[in-house]
Amino acid sequence: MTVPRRLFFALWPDDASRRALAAEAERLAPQCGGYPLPAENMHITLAFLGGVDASRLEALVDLTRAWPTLDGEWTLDRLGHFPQPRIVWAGSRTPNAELTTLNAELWRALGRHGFTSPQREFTPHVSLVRQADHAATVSRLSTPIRWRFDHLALVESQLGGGGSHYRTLAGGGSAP
Ligand code: 2AM
Repeated sequence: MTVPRRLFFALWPDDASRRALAAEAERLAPQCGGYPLPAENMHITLAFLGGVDASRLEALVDLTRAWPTLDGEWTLDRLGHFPQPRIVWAGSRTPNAELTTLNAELWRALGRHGFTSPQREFTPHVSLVRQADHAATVSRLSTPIRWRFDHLALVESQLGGGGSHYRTLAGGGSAP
């Protein structure tokens, strides 16, 4: 039996945006009681698949490679807190139609491969601080961060002692 691969679809901001997000995370961590995530980990998850048998990987790689190039933009200007799983995150005050559509289209395509979309509503976010006991004292990012996205990435998450390590299996943009 093969070990399941922990997979998800994501968008990776460009280098400058990731650095700006990491700086926010550093600034926020002391007041939120958690630890900041590094620049290379800054991303938005579009669809989390969890543990996937390796036999299904090829179909997911094909789906990613066949996905049309994107031409989207997202402005991050708001801070939020998920008390469980204790994350302080960056998102936007106004819904982003492109991201919502992309999330829905992706799950429709994944449904044709036997994956089931989660029940809960999609809240686009970039996790900044983990193990955060408190929300940030402000609800806005110090400076809005605008970034353009062009490529979907199929990513594998490997959990290790030093936190999550991400590896792009297909697609990309600025993904590691
Ligand atoms: P998070 O940053 O909000 O924790 C790899 O673990 C990526 O998948 C992370 O972006 C993480 O989101 C997301 N993720 C992990 N578990 C998830 C779940 N059960 N549902 C949705 N997304 C999840």
